[in-house]
Amino acid sequence: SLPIASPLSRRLDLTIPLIQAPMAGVATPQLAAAVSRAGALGSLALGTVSVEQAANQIDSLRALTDRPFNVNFFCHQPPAHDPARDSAWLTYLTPHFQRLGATPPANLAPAYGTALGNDAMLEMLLDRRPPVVSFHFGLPDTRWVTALHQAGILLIACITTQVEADQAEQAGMDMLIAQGMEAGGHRGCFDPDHDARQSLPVLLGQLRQSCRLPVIAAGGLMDGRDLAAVQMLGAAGAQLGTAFILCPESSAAPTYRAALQQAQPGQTDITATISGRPARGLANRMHHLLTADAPPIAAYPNAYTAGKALIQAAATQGNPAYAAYWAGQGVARARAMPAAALVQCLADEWQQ
Ligand code: FMN
Repeated sequence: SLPIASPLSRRLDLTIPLIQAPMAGVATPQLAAAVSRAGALGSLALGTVSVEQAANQIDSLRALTDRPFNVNFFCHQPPAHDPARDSAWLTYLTPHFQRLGATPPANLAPAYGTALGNDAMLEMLLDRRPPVVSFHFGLPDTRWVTALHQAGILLIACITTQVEADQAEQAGMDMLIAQGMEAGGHRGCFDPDHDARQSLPVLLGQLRQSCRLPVIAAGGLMDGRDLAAVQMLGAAGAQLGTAFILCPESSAAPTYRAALQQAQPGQTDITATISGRPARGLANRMHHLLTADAPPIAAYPNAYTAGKALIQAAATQGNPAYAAYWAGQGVARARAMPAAALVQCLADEWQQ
């Protein structure tokens, strides 16, 4: 098929300016390799893994393809040490644990850190030199930007407002992911307590006036016509997450796949109760958890330690009522097909 030209496809020699979203728990080297081999940009989600696991994933991907790929990190501010807030949140969740016959964790140690200040991760990246590095929940340190740029790496940050876009541009990012509130998974807002929840067309409209960087659209995009539509709204490409979860190359569990395939339009919602940051998924008991007298949710990612324990306690009883089935508003249009076929299908539809 004809290459669809844009700054994204030109810079990385892609035949379609399409990024398979980095998805923690879902993206695999097999998925990213299939997407990159098909002419789009595959991504690894390395925000929750150790330096060694990150290096292993990059090496596995490189063994499968020599095409460009993206690796993604979380730049959240580490949570303030606040055991009182953590324990108040645990106390609030205790009746839910008890109903499942489980005991809540004793405390809320964060399950993973942030890329901010992670020198060992930076060293690994300078050694492995992935062609693209992208950031979620904020911006990397100046040191990262300088060093990664010197290594010839393209840098992309996810933003949800024009203010965040301005900050990303000033920090030296090369391109932006504009994430609309339709998007599945965690909102990329820099401050979890201030989520503007703007829709993708509204956000793209503002960025068209104010932003000089190429903008890649994300949120609720499922087919090639959606991609043509955001191109019309000024986007230099698109990043799709939910559309790729059902690919056989993803690591989504069978229960998660089944839930997505049965999902109705309008079934997703945003909640911060699962992890401490707003995220969109199939609405479940966690989305209806907060009563008027609820204490503040524990900070991200401490709250996730409690959320995951609750999900696990329910899952051992075959109870999906708490499961974190991340998905965007387009979920009912997700198609289960191999990643390469999906990329080809999106390219064909785009050019129709
Ligand atoms: N974005 C990231 O930058 N890093 C992640 O680790 C990440 N994990 C995600 C996991 C899942 C299961 C989903 C659905 C999304 C995730 N996202 C993550 C958000 C995506 O980058 C993207 O913004 C979103 O998928 C776009 O909306 P869509 O799912 O409607 O296509």
